[in-house]
Amino acid sequence: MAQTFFRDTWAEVDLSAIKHNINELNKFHHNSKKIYAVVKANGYGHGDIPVAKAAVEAGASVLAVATFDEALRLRRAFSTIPILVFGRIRPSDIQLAADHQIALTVYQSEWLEQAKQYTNDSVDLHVKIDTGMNRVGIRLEEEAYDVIKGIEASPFQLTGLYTHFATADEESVEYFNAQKDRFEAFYHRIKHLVSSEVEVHVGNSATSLRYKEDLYDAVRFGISMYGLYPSEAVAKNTSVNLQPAFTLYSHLAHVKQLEAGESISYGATYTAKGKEWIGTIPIGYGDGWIRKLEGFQVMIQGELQPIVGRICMDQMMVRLSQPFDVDSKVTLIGKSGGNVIQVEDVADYLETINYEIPCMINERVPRIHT
Ligand code: PMH
Repeated sequence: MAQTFFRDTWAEVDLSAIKHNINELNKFHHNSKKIYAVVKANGYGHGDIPVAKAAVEAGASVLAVATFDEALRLRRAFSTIPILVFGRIRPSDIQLAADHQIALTVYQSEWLEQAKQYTNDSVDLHVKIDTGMNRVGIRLEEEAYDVIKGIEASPFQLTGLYTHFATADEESVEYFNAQKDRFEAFYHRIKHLVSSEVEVHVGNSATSLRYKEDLYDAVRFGISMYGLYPSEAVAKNTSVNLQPAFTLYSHLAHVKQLEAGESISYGATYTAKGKEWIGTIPIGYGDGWIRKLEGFQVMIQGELQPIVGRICMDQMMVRLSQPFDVDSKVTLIGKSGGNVIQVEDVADYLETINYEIPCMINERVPRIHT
């Protein structure tokens, strides 16, 4: 393949890991659940189109995204696969959804009434029920009744019904069970309005890795499709074996020796205590490798090298364990010589969740799909 970028910093995404994770989920559920591949936010930072392609090849039946723009972008790449938007689109844009056969989420009768003014064509709609996430969704049965009746009296089709769990990744199951029971009761009471064709989906990764029961027809598989466990509690409570897809690499751009007392980078916050080998790596906060990562480590030939001094926009410095050659490969996330830096290590250092790490590495860092 022709080289399409000229930068010595890149993320590598293992598409066979994506397929492996879908296969593992299918094995766990004995192929009883449809899989919605959640590829919003550029496939959680992994590259939406290549990930979607791998997911579809592995058997995913729907692509799910947060925004209408994400859906339209996917539709240009995939002419027939069902696409679902989780977020609200402007009612005045509904004709575009009809034209491109993009399924939408609905949770307000007002939205439905407005949308009807803008098209006479059919659009697939999934009704979202709020059972405790309190983000978007219908909270009362009467509202659900109104929305479903409103769909019946429109050119649109009701094709899905769903809810989203707020705490499925936590050790405690109390809040999760309350949401699950609320949905069950809600569904039971509106079931007579809903055809058996309607797909019901409640599970995210955490739910689908932990439970086999009460998942209805389909699973919305996000973080774990990328090989990451939603939390330690889930990793501990599942038999599903995941393979991480995301790795991040660079090369040493410069190597030099500092004398005791010489300082590094903006603010001169780090000063060499003796003779120290210092390497410069072409990644910085302009790539999403944020300044808070000062003090974290990278690997060269399996050896850990601490990040010293302030991280700049495009470059950062590390204290080298030996005078490595310029151009030596640097592993920021992934395996190197029997050692590994996991997405979770970066997340722990930043006191955040693994979801945020591949998302924060921005589009300036090319993604190579293998
Ligand atoms: N369904 C909905 C409606 C979602 O918003 C998400 C992820 C998923 C399924 C997939 O969840 P998973 O990645 O845990 O499998 N949404 C988000 C979010 O809004 N912030 O982080 C993940």
